[in-house]
Amino acid sequence: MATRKKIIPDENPPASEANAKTADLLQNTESGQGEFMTTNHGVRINDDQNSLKAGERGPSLLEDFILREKITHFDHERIPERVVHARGSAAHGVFKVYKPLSQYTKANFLNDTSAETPVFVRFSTVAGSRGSTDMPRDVRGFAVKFYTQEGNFDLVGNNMPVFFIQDAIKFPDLIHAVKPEPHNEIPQAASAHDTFWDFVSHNSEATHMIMWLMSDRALPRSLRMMEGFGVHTFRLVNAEGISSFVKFHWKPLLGVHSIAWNESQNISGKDPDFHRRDLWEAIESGNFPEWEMGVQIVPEADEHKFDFDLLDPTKLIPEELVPVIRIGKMTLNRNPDNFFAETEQVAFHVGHIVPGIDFTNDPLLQGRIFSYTDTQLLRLGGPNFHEIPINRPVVPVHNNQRDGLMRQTINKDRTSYNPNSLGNGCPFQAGAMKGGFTSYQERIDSKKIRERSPSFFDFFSQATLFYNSQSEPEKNHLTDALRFELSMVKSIEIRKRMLGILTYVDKGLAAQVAYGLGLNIPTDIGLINHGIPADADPQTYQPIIKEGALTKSASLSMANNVLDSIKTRKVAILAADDVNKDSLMTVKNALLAEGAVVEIVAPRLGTIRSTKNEEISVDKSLLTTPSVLYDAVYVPGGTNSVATLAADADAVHFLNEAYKHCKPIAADQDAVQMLEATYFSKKLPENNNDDTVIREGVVLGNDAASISTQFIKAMKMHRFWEREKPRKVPA
Ligand code: HDD
Repeated sequence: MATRKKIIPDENPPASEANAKTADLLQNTESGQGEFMTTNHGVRINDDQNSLKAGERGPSLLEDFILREKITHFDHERIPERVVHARGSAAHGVFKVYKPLSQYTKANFLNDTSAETPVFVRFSTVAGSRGSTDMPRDVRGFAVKFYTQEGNFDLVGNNMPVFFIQDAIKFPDLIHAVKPEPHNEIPQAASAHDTFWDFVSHNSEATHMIMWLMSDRALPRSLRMMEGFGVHTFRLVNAEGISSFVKFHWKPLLGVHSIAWNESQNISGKDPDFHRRDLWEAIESGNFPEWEMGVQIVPEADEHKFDFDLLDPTKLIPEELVPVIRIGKMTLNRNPDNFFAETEQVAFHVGHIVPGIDFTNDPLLQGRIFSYTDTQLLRLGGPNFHEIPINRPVVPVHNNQRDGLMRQTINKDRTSYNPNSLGNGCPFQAGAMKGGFTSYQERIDSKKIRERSPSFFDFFSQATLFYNSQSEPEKNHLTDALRFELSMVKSIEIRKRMLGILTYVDKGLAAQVAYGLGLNIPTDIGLINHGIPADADPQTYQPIIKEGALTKSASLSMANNVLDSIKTRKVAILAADDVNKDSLMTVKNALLAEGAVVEIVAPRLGTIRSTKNEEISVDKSLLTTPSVLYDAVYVPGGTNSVATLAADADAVHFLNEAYKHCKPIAADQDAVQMLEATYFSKKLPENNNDDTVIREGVVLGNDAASISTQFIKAMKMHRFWEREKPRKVPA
């Protein structure tokens, strides 16, 4: 990262330099580095650590404007947090399109392959407060601000491609239900409580999204390893005014990976900033996160060719029906300089679009267009939030808007109205020919109604498609998640209603969840389930699979995702005094060569000795760093090192826990004593007599080079979920 220029002002700069110096200082007043401290009005402060008092032990004086200014500013340092997505982390970057997309859109940033469009991306959780953990089971916000040459385009999406509700008018109900309950403000950042499931159990259009929320998608390993989706169907419009429907995607180049629920809960205690830290450290170390932007394009003529409505935000377009075309790449390459000024004050708006992109009549999207300006007015204190540096477009702003709280622009002209002659008619309206935004001329001829289209009334087919597309471990996790959440719900009636809904997704799933709750599937649910016959009995109901409909979609399962890299994965090497340095370094160097991050974890900080009496620096001690903060563990040999670790309860727990969370584990053959100290050693499948043995992700061998090869192979698989059920570790 570029380091800031420090300015140490001379006491008496030569007159010739004074002006330049003053200009320099003015430019750097934001940095606060290397300058004399001043009041907010530029008066140099002599002492800001002692208030002005009447005598050494006397009372403070009201005239102490320095004290009062400092405290007053502090008293006003908080603004209302976002009503949703309050907890977030962000980064700067660039977007480049691969090939001109002129066939579909006239948007300049999607056509000019030489342009590097700056972006600012904010990731977030939804339900928790600003200070809550990064690791709840939750949807993740994925909001991208493109500072294009035609103005700002905000793609305000999530890491899941569908949403809970079909109409924005329900949004306050959804959020009131999921937020901590109003009487006691419990629970923080968790959907596992009565009001959320009460709402969901009465709102079966949420069922598809619930499948995503209960899946491992809600537990990303890293913000850098999750997909993003624009969710709604938008429009692209080309220079001839021809429109196509589009769904936007972000595909992470590191693949899509998740962690275990138990692990996630532990991380919340050990490092609640886990995702924020991971993003920050990756960027600081030059491992810039990358996503490819994908589009699914549907010609206008094909609007009604699907067995769902394109305007329904609870539906996705399976990639088997419309492939995702990768059209460009986004790289995040710079951390914010100041969290509040940038990450907190950035204002996204689904209504910020540029010529070549337009809305559809998705009723969720339409309501959002109203909501985002409104919320910024409250949160950022007035109508000039677009002048805050992080929100400013890179192109000049000219219009007749004036005044308002915190106005920054000093307009020098006399006219602030249109039409005018005193200002020579400026600013002119561009008109369509000069790049002015024109709305797509969609024909509308209908009655005003407060109803939903019957084409929105299939709430279960895609929930079933999602469930059927999951691998066995993913299905198990989903079942466990539902059992967990519904066990936290106190009302039996709500639990029963949910079992009824799950029956319409998959009877086996409903039965497994029912078993975990100690309930039978009820017969008298009385649900309002559009698309399900009113008298359907959940016990005998079979999901409706429409003729010719897909039964599985590969892209919905993370098990089918990229598994070819260990770049930026964190590996702990457990070691103590008298460790075999040759093995340690061979494996460490092999991991580093593949781009992994390696840390030596020992019983204490400082250095440890090798068997040849060399010193090795320790990165972390077992006291502060648990296995949940790593992707894999390696234990090198060395008789004393292994004996020390085998006798250390924290080290043994480290391995047990890594095994429980299905992580790759490697050890030298002469470190086997350490493995034998674990709970799982007796549970490993039979040795297959290979030179280097890999059993469900546990690598054991005599030769550090082949251990490295096998360990890296195992790490590319990410997790060995199949060991989870039969060989569960109690920890
Ligand atoms: Fe929203 C913030 C994403 C529906 C109203 N939303 C917000 C953020 C994201 C989303 C990522 C955080 C932006 C940031 O980092 O600052 N929201 C979505 C998606 C939705 C969605 C993908 C459905 C497809 N949202 C939605 C509806 C409404 C809102 C239906 C209201 C009618 N959302 C808001 C908001 C927020 C917000 C209250 C809170 C803070 C903010 O806008 O700036 O206006």
